Amino acid sequence: MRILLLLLAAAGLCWGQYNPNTVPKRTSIVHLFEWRWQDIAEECERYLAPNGFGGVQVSPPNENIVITNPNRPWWERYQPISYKICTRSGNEEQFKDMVKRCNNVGVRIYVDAVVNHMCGAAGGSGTHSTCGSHFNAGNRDFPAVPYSGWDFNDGKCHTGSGEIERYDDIYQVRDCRLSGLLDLALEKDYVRSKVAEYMNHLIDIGVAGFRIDAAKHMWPGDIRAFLDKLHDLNTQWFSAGTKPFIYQEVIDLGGEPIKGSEYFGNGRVTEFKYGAKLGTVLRKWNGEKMAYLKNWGEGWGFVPSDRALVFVDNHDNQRGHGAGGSSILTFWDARLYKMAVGFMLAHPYGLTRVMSSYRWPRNFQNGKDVNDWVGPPSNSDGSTKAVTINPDTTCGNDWVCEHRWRQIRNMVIFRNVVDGEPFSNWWDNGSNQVAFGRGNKGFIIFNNDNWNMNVNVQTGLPAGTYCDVISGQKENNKCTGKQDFGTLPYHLSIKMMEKARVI
Ligand code: AAO
Repeated sequence: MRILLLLLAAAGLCWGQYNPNTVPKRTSIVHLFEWRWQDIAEECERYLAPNGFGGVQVSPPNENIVITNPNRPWWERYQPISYKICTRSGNEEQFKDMVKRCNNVGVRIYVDAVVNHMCGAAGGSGTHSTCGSHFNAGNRDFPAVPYSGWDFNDGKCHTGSGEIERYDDIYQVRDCRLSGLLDLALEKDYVRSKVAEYMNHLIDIGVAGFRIDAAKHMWPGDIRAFLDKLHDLNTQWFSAGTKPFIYQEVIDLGGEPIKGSEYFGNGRVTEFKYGAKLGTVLRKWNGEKMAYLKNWGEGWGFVPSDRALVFVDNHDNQRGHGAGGSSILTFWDARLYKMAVGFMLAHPYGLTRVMSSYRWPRNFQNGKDVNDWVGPPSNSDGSTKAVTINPDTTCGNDWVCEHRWRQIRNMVIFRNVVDGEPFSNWWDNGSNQVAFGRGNKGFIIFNNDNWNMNVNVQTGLPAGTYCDVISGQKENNKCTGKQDFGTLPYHLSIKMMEKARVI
């Protein structure tokens, strides 16, 4: 009896889905923020699969409100109107085609699931939604789901405004409105069932997992309740009994009562301290230096590595939304950004997500970017522009495609090559020159001091010729970039086994 109970307890603890369900030796995912489904399908085939990317986080695929003031902001997609697959990224047919084509080349799709809320309370009524479904925010009426007044937390929230007014009250954070967004009553089985129905629809199409948006604003047990209703993944691409990968957006920078660890039972959590701290170190703020990265990871107070989803920046904090503050590095700070992403991909901690953005006309007024709302590159009719590819492999139409930057792409491959190898042979100069290896498979050196390096370091690599995959890569049995790094004047340089380059 005791054994049985213990087994049951162990099984109970095991629901959490920490495994991204990627194919072996594909260890990173990329967020193709606001991309159209047809562009993602092509990117899977022409770029992501050949370069060893494990999967793609896509923008919310469900019908959302259409906002015209400001004109079609990116954040309208975080205001659901229904669970029809119908957005500026494409329709259901295009979504299915993307999932199929990406899975067929071993690239997984993760859906950003916005299930904490519907549109803003002040969203009005009508059919200004991406699929034309009628709704009335004032009456809490979303007939295309359907949800009605009973399905929202209006009665449960105890703040005068109905809004989250303070983050030190866990009841407000879970039961009141985040930024005016109508808060779903996830304690109701009906609401849980509707959410699960939406997610199951996507699972049946072939997605591999979900980012749970605003997870901090839902009770962990309510999330668990809808996760318990989910199907196993589609056996066309996954082995029988495979559960969806779950990573929950919980912003826990310390200082608030809600902790990321409360959500471990459901899956991984986003570790926001990671990008905030790494940005602080590389910017050399607060007396930080790279030498202190020796015990990066749990040693810095982060959640356990196997519970963490990590990233240098995300779609919110690259433009001042969400949390992380001004230390966050983005493509706008290209040199430091490459160093940060390079460090993330070389270091064994966490499951790594690479950001892929679009350019927008930044305009700082009194320290705030007044254009932080600007949506994806679009045509005059509001449709999203295609991701075009230039002859030099960069992207056109204002898509930044950080994942195609040589240094980032090559480090994604590096991470696959060194997968499972220990963090080893750390060296630092007490300042901002550091180096470390991954067993006998790869080695990386960073120089964020403003003087050259001139040291001999123990790499742990067998004798041989190595290509520096930051300045180039191995092609036709030759290094297109540097081949040796003893005294390189580079700010960032890397060494990995020649043979390991072939994946
Ligand atoms: C838009 C308009 C609003 C309008 C609303 C309804 O901007 O003015 O009221 O529509 O009409 C996105 C946009 C929002 C947008 C929304 C809906 O970012 O601007 O609202 O779509 O269209 C919190 C949540 C976190 C959330 C983040 C933005 O906890 O879940 O805010 N992220 C997700 C998505 C995001 C999306 C939503 C959720 C909603 O990634 O794209 O919003 O679906 C503290 C808390 C954090 C909190 C932040 C910001 O952070 O800890 O939990 O994030 O505040 O409110 C220091 C602290 C740090 C603190 C931070 C900021 O760094 O250490 O803890 O300061 O104070």
